[in-house]
Amino acid sequence: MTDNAVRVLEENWTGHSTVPSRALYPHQWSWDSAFIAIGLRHVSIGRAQTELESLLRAQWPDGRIPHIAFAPSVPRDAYFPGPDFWQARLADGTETSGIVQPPIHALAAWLTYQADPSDSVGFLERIYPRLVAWHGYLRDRRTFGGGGLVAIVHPWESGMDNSPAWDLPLARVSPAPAGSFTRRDTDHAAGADRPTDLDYGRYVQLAATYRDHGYGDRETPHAFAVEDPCFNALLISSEHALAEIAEVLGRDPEPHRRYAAALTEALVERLFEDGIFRSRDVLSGDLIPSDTVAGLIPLVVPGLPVADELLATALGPRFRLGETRLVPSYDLTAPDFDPGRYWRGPSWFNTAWLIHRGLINLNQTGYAEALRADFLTLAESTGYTEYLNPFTATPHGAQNFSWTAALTIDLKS
Ligand code: 9WN
Repeated sequence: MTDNAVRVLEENWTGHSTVPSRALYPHQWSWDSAFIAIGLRHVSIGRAQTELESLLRAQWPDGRIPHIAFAPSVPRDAYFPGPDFWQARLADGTETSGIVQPPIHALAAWLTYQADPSDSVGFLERIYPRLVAWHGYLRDRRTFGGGGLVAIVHPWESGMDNSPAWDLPLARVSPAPAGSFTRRDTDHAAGADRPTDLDYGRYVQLAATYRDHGYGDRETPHAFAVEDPCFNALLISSEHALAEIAEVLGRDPEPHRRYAAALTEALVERLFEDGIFRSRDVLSGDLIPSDTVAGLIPLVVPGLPVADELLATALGPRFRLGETRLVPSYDLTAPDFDPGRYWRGPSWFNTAWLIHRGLINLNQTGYAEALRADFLTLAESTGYTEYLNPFTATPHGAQNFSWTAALTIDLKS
């Protein structure tokens, strides 16, 4: 099984990074590269380091890590929105998008170091200041809500593009006119598995507005600003990782621990409701009453005070952990649950990996082992699919998907 997973990563390797999927996503994506490094560290420590460092070469002077670093060798219109849409170019000519993705990079760097400490101190020295700058961007430019949590300004920034939690805040966005752009995703995946045209029009409009304001977080009149529990939980885990990295490098870990503690307090105070974490719409000030897998991801936060209640929710009727395949992306009891459409019901391997990590942290070895076994069976039987139906295990989206393969290698190691 692991050999097949290694082959997927080899086929998707470009020489300095790994594309999520040759057909659907032919560039480097931010949180994908972090998940990929977590698997690659067991195959080649050098490749894992290169994966993360190549992404960090696309970091902006303001500290943000863009969600896509475009490959110059790929046709400019292979993916939409491509480099001509984003119009973001670094001094060395690297072309990127202008939005971000969940900050799991410091955790990936720490796990990479742990796989081979003797060969990774120099790597940590090189990337620590960049990771600090990345978190600094989020802390200084993205805490619009006033409670200390970081806000995303585009659904793509969540990594869970068409999550039902975005329906309410997105409703206030007028879509870019149909015909003003051409989707490329539906050339490679079934339309019923992907976001609707209406949602896509809204994504394009939000991104164009941000671009037209120079990607300035204060300058842009944001029509979408949301505190997402997954994004903030990964920032907390990554701050804990930065504390560990700082210790190895002989620096002061305490500022990282203090920030992680403050964020954890804010996360529970601002987003925990009805046994789960919900997203807060910063513009209306309201919590969004759609329960998605993002609300379970805080299980990865060390020392989470509400972990027992959150685990009960994962096991209860909304997600039925252990009774469905992996973990569904959306509340099974919601009337608009859709088992095949992207982030509106299907199960994903990266979220299952995160919840597995949370279960291990909580010493829930029985549930963790069952989830791990399900993960490994499904990864192989579905051809390392992007996502799957949580009842029938029917594969959806891309095949030979890199983070599915990488996280398989990690859970096998
Ligand atoms: C937009 C690459 C990315 C993942 C996201 C996933 C999907 C892109 C898209 O693919 O998003 O960034 O075109 O749909 O939702 O989590 O990082 O694999």
